[in-house]
Amino acid sequence: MRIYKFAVLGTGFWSGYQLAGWNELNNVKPIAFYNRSLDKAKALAAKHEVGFVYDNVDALLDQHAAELDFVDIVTDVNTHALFTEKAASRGLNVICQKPMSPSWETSLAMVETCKSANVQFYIHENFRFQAPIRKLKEILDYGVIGKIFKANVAFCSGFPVFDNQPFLKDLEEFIITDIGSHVLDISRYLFGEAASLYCHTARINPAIRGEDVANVLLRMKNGVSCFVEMSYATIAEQESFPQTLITVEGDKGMIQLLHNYVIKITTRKGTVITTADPKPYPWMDPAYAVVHSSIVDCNRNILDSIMGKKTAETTGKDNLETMRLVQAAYQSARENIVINF
Ligand code: 89Y
Repeated sequence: MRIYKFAVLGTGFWSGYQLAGWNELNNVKPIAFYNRSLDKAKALAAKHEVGFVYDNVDALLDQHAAELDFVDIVTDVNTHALFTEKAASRGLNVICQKPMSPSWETSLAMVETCKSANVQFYIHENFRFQAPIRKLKEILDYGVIGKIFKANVAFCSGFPVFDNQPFLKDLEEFIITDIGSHVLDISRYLFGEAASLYCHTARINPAIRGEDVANVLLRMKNGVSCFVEMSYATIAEQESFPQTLITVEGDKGMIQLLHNYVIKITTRKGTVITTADPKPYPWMDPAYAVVHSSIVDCNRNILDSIMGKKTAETTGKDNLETMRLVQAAYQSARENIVINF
């Protein structure tokens, strides 16, 4: 069996889970880690029996490019473009965490860079791989609720998100890049591409720099009106982090994805209830269960593509459409205008 070798660039909070996700697949192996502070890279390397650690990306790539199949970029968003360019110029396939980059132009350039270098470029966009979202899509495709005319996709939480990821506090653009990149991607996955968008934002938490509330109204090309709401300022009776709750209405009924992966399908005949729990893994943090579980499915989808088995869902090219919505949402909120695509 061929073993696909990779390097991880960035060994912060998320990388441990990303690596645990890779460990669930039996034909991949990390061989080198980069982190700007070497201590963190060393600690993770010891855990995963990785022999090479660097605090210089070029040194890692120069030393190991010949044996690597891909790099997995898990650094903060500002280094994504630079590291993508460095890996692509050495002929390496690139996997990069969401959001792809802070601007539309940079995202476009990243896709172009990889295309010209003739390497594969993927975004690790995992929310669409969550078990309840997959199940919801399956039910929708089955046609039980008929022709869809409206939807609500909601990620509204009061989870202390800055405790584990303090850098999010300093982002000038926060929730639409951090969560919008996920929930707008889910909306595309479920309902196709958007024709227009209108957005309101607000900052409720005075201790952060960016917006922590955003309401985005999308008109999809197929006519569906899709309201995407996100908030980290929500004080709810039942905290839902990190679940996306969804209601879809069609001319024959309604499907609701509710707390704890409960799915209710209502037609004129009544309501049927089912569940779609994420597959549990021992390394998952229970507070992030549905997200951590989906890392494995997202990685598998990308690896299948690297192996030439099938096309990945979350290629850089596909994710450009999600980035287009993220940037359009900021522009719409800033200028108070509807953006037509
Ligand atoms: O960074 C975010 C993500 O991708 O999923 C949840 C999160 O960790 C905090 O918003």
